[in-house]
This record gives sequence, C-alpha cells and structure tokens, in this order.
Amino acid sequence: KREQGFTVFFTGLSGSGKSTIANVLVAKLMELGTRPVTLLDGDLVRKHLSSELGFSKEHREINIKRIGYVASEITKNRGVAICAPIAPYTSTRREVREMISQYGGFVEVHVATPLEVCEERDRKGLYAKARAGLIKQFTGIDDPYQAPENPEVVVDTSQFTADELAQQIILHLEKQGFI
Ligand code: GGZ
Repeated sequence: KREQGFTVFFTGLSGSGKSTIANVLVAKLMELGTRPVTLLDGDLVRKHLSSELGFSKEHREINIKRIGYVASEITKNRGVAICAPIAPYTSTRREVREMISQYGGFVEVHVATPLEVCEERDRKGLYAKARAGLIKQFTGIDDPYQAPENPEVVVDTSQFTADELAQQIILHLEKQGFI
C-alpha cells in the first residue's frame, strides 16, 4: 500500500460545503509535502473541462466521468486527486470508483448537509432561482440527488468546522495507510 496514489471524491448538494472542505484538505495535504495534490473542483472543471455541458443526466454523467478519468490518471501516477462535484448519481460514482480503484485508493466523502440547510444558506442565490423556475434541473429542487449508501466518510457540517472535517478525513487517510 505504501506510496500508493489515491483520490478523495466528495459528493453532496450545491452549497453543502464540498469546496470549502476540499480546499482545507488540499492545504493540509500539501503541508505534509509528500506528494503533489490536484484539486478538481466542480466549478473549475465546468469552466475549463466541461464548458459545453449542461445539467441533464447525460451531461452530468459525462462531466463526472471526465473528472474520474483525470483523477484515475493522477492516482495511477501515485499522486493525490481531490474531486468536489455534486455527482448526484450512484451508478456514475460507482463507475468512477471502479476506474480509480484499479490504480490506487478511492475515498468517497459524503458531505451530508441537508437540503433545508443548503437552501437556507443559499450563498449564491441559486436555490431561490431554482424555486422561481429560473434555473431548471437544479439538484435537490427539480433534479435528483442519490445519497451514497456506503461512503468511506460522512461529514456533518452542522457539528464541525471545515477545518475539523478536513482533519477527520486526514485521520481516515492515515488509518487506511494512504498518508
Ligand atoms: C446543480 C447547478 C445547476 C443545476 C448550475 N444543478 O453551488 P455551485 O453552483 O457553485 O455548484 C453547483 C455546480 C454543480 O456542478 P457540478 O459539476 O458539481 O454538478 S454535477 O456533478 O452534477 O455535474 C452550482 C452550479 O454548478 N449549478 N446549475 N441545475 N448545480
């Protein structure tokens, strides 16, 4: 297992805190300084890698498979990939898991912030727009989110800070011998 690459794959609703926790995790892993760490955040992937895609089931699947492919290449080369898309479909997440597991570790992290909390925060105003019908196929409103059944880690953003949650993930990675 030593020196194996690995992927931490966050999944959760828009506004659940995926990016915030992922960014703290990246900083902590970089501090350890052992291996290169690559962040594949939902926003940036959509801008640079999936700019032609929308939010239909088909397009979300293509988007997640692209992220999975890049993460699998990083993992294969013994790097660390941190992915933070919504990834609402169980079957797509399973495919990504299978693709990556053949090369190294795969740690699925469910950022389990309830819809009501994400909507209440609504930091980008997207939920209000979705409720008003201005954004269609919005995850949790008029599009599905299939919660993972057996994620390696579930994080609870109502009880802990992003720093504490990133630390919980670090602990899991240590226990598994990835770091
Ligand atoms: C969900 C949407 C949508 C719809 C735009 N549904 O909070 P954000 O703004 O910054 O993150 C969300 C991001 C989701 O892109 P992903 O690539 O992570 O989604 S997926 O994994 O399903 O491919 C949100 C914004 O894009 N956004 N329209 N209809 N989120």
